[in-house]
Amino acid sequence: MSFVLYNAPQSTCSQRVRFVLNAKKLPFEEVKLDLLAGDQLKPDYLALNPNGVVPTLVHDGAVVIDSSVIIEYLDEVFAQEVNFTPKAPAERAAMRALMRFIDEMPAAAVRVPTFNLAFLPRFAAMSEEEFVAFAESKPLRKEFMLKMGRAGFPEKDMNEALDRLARTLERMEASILSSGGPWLQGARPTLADVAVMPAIVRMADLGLGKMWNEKPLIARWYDSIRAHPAFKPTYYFGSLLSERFPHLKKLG
Ligand SMILES: N[C@@H](CCC(=O)N[C@@H](CS)C(=O)NCC(=O)O)C(=O)O
Repeated sequence: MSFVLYNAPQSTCSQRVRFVLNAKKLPFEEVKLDLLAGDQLKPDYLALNPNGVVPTLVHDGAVVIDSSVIIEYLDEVFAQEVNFTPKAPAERAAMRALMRFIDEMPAAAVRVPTFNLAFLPRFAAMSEEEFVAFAESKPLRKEFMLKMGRAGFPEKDMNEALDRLARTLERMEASILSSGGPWLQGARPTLADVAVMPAIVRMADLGLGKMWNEKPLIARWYDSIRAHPAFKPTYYFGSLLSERFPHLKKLG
């Protein structure tokens, strides 16, 4: 049995997959792509993942793409003692509904402050032609990049993204409260917790942890995920933006 994970240390989507592989103690070969250099847009990689994004998992020759799909795949194929999918169909449905919400809301919203605060200097250093060519070569993120431009997203977009992150925290609180916590769906972590983890860790890394100062349920959730045995091997050095980009501005 072999796993090859094409990913990037600081990529939030990749962190979900590393967490599940580590939690299940499945050894994997890690291929690290430099996303700012455009490794994800090279023909060999596009043949594996036509979206031109990480992560991609190759399991015994089978190519699986999209982080939410990959973590469901791993939990289905390796349904051993460490499992993140509830047994009851209604609970599974609730987990998948949370995962869709997470992909649409925080996973997308957190890219706006991430790009503005950490990645912009790299793009600002390119000529306009270079930047447009780079943006246009992206199968999935072309419009996102062109909208951002070399000057970054305007304040209105930043505020909208922060509002979507605030509403995510409210949804998490409601879920923890109704399930009894400490996880989103009760006493055990599910794939919904894994799916939202990187957005919350990224918020803390960007100086947004103050958004849950008055939210003890979120603070306890954050402590619980950091105490999980799979957390440390997932967030090896270089996985946080603040470790990779010393210039990182924070929203303090
Ligand atoms: N829905 C996809 C999204 C993947 C995605 O956006 N990956 C980002 C890193 S977290 C990426 O590869 N970005 C490269 C780019 O924008 O060119 C998933 O969850 O796998």
